[in-house]
Amino acid sequence: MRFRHRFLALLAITLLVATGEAATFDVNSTLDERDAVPGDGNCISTPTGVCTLRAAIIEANQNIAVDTINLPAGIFTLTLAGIAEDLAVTGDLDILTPINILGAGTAATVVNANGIDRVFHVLMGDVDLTLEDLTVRDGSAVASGSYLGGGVFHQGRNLSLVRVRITENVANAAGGLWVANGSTASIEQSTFDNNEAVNIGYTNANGPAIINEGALDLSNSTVANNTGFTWNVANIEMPRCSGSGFSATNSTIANNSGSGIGSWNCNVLLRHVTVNGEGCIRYRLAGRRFDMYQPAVDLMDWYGVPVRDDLDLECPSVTEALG
Ligand SMILES: [Ca+2]
Ligand SMILES: [Ca+2]
Repeated sequence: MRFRHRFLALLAITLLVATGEAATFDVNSTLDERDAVPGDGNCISTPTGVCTLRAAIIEANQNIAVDTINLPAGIFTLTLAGIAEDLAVTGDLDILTPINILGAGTAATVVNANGIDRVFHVLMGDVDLTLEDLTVRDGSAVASGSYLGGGVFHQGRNLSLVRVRITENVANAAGGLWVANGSTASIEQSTFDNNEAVNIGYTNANGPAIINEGALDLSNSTVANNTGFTWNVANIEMPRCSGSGFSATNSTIANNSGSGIGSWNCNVLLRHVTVNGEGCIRYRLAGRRFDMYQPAVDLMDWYGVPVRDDLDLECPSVTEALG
């Protein structure tokens, strides 16, 4: 009888993994500990035996369905050091299958890498990550072999940020967020602030807030007070793009050091977007490049490609520059 119960339990676990049934994990500790038995369907850490964020991610990574991790109020500080590892065992939190991580409020729930590595790494493949109602902070990607995306390094399929603050992260390239070529990112009601791009070795700093090489959509969001190296470092830098390129709606890109937006042959579509502060927009189209970095520029009601600026000629539009 006992054997039969065990057999049925084992069968249930096997079916859960095999069918990819979605699971929900409720984190109940701010400790940074690994899952004791990955794949058993339970979020139980070692050695303490609680459900940590890292344990929940390791367990969710075993399941191809869209698992949900509920993260309560608290500061979840990463302490297991070790960069350039991709199974969420040390350093950054590696996402290998679709996962939703839901916080208890942008200010209430903080995931803090404490400078040991970046915070989140979404691996290549059919991998989606949704973050809602939380803060991502103090990530660091400044090593020669790991220098992209201080807050979030997104190489997966789709990244969704809703009511997320990305702050105080640092990288050589993409202080806040890297979106890889072929990947997409959707950012709503979120803030990127006080992120930084720094020089390391021979590589120049780039993209204090965001580097997008894929398709990026920003709505009702703010990118402000991020710091780079020189004016020709854009806070949203696009060396290339895939898919729809870059679009922004009802958003502000302000008070950053360097340009607001830098686009290298990338579609740019802005609606009700303000770009001001030190930087404006650098835009290159068909082999011609224009640098615009006049102060106090407002771009509003701006549709299509290339740039139109109907309201404020302090920022010369690319259309005018082409003529
Ligand atoms: Ca487990
Ligand atoms: Ca990693």
